[in-house]
Amino acid sequence: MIVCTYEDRPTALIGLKLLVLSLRRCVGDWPVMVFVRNIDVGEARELLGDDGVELRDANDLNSAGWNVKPAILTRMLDEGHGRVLWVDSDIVVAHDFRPLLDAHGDEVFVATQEHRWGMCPGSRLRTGKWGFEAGRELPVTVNSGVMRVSPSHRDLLDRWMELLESNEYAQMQARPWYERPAHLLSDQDVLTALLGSAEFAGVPVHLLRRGRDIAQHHGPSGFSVGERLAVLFKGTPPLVHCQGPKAWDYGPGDTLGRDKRRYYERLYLELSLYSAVAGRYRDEVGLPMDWTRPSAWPARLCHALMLGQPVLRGLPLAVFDTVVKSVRRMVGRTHWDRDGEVVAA
Ligand SMILES: [Mn+2]
Repeated sequence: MIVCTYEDRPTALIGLKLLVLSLRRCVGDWPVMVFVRNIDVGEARELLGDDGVELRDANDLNSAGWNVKPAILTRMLDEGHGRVLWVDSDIVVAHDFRPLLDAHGDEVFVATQEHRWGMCPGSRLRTGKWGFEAGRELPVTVNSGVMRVSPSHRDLLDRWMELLESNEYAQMQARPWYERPAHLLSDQDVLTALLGSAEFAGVPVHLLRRGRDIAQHHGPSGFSVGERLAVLFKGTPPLVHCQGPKAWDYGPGDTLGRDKRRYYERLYLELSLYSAVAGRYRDEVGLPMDWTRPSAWPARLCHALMLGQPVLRGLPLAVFDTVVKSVRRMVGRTHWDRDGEVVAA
């Protein structure tokens, strides 16, 4: 198995470092291939070291951001790797997750389930909106933060890349996310559409379960109330994904008075499982890690009340966020309608 990942935001190098360190500690000696763009390769090499890590310049790829995934995966397959694992640079490994993959043969395309609040979940709408004939229905949207592929997925990856390079998709990517319909929101909506189509209905798919296998931190309740409570009996998920706002981008400067939204994000990120797991590497990262300790008073209070339990300390905010989101959905205050189309403001 070879792991590959990508980053193009110089401020997010710390996420790469945490991914590499946690892979080393939790799964041992899998080689890691890191693709970077808009980032100095020498600087990245200095930070990441060369122990099992290979750095590649990704400036020659046709795409950027999350759209690079199929291009990088096909390149790895072309180079002869028989089993390639994509892991987003905003994921940290909490403990060994190899059994989750070993349970499935190489013909199985493994990815993860989108977070609790992903809108219009599933493949039916996405497959239909892309104009493909449906071949099966995935009840949840695919999250492409983790994917395992083998040469048997080459056609799927080629087709995915083709659609990500299409005009229809590229034009929508140039607009802000809240102006994009569901099937054109991001790379994973396109992937979900393809996996639901008749053309690729024969590809066996296994999605790692959100909450149990991977914590999808997207907002305070992306890692949901129910998932957090279930963890008490079943153990912490081995993969922790900091989707959306990044924990290291926040700090004491984000006050309530300056920006309410950022303050709210700072609170949930300070209380997140991601920050707790990242904190294990405080002495090894070589970059500022203050953000892994709750510093805003409400965050310190929740941390103290829950005795620092890394999943429960975020529970009060998750409950609050769930109530707010549920009410907004009930009264129809959402960005998208049932058809995944953008609701005019
Ligand atoms: Mn991600």
